Amino acid sequence: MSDATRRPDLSGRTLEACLEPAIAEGGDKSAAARTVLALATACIGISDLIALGPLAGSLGAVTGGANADGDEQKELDVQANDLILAALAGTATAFYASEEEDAIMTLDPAGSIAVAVDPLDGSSNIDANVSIGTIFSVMPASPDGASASFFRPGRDQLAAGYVIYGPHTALVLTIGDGVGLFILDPASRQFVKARTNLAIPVSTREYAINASNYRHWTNPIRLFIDDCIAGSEGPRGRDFNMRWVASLVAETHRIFSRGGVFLYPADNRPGYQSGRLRLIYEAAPIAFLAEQAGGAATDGTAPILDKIPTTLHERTPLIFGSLEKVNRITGYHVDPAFERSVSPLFEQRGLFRA
Ligand code: FBP
Repeated sequence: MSDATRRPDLSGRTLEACLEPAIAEGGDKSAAARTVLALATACIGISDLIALGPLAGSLGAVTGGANADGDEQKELDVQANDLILAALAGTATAFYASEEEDAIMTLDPAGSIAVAVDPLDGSSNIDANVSIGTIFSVMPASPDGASASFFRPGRDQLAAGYVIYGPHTALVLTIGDGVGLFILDPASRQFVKARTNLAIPVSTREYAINASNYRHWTNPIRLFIDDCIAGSEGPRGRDFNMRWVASLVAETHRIFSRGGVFLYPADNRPGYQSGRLRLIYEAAPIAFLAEQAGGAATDGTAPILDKIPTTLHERTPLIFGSLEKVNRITGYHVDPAFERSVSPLFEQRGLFRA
């Protein structure tokens, strides 16, 4: 294949071209679309850094600092945050919230947009050269100020997406009318549309969970996983497959590609009573994408997009992916019959559960 035939056709397919109609609409939609373009530019810079790996320095090294939740900050966490902040200068971003910042920052007080990001998700994978990502959420700025801009249901999001830095760099984006997939073309340094209307398959035989936490889980989660593991010999009567990358964007991308369900539930470890993932800049944008792709996202009982955060770095249990499976897991949480079926002695499934 010659270089000429390998070049993607960019006409009308760049991110910029695809966002033109939204930009032309004016108002919040336009400001959100422009903000997405700025975020995409920052992510190209982050992608460059990640592609260099150790040649860019010790990206996976602990800086000695910690974010607001006490998580160790890695060099790449800090650099990714700086690149995003730099790219947002000159946009209509009034307020900026980041996993790497203790408090909400005011960028342009006259701006109409609020941006929340996890600049570098899955940072335990940096040195292992496993896919990592950036997650972002774009809200209208509230006239009531910084906190009110973020302490609201995720349903208010104008746009949400993630960039995955893997064998190729991809952007998965919604501006509220379906989900599009854009691939970074290294030659033109542009995100180019590869697919529109991404849809998560409704049912699945694949689940993702960190099973090393089994003993800490609540009964509904244990029962669901027990049923999956029992496979064709259990009540479900079919076999399941498990994956765990420990990188939310990587799991999300797989679920968008072929279906599946992701679970990071609450558990009994200190600090994990609300799970691990953050509501504002991790769960809410992923939930918006999931719903837009025909999937679902819940904390076990409530849709993630209906939850109203009360603190910036609030955590939430997160279960999302194929609709049928998410609904089934919700059933394990809300049906008292499941609780009654657990033997208090052995904490195992009782004999009489349907
Ligand atoms: P970071 O934002 O600190 O990277 O944490 C989020 C995350 O890495 C997710 O990407 C992933 O799903 C989860 O934590 C893995 O957690 P664990 O190591 O407990 O399995």
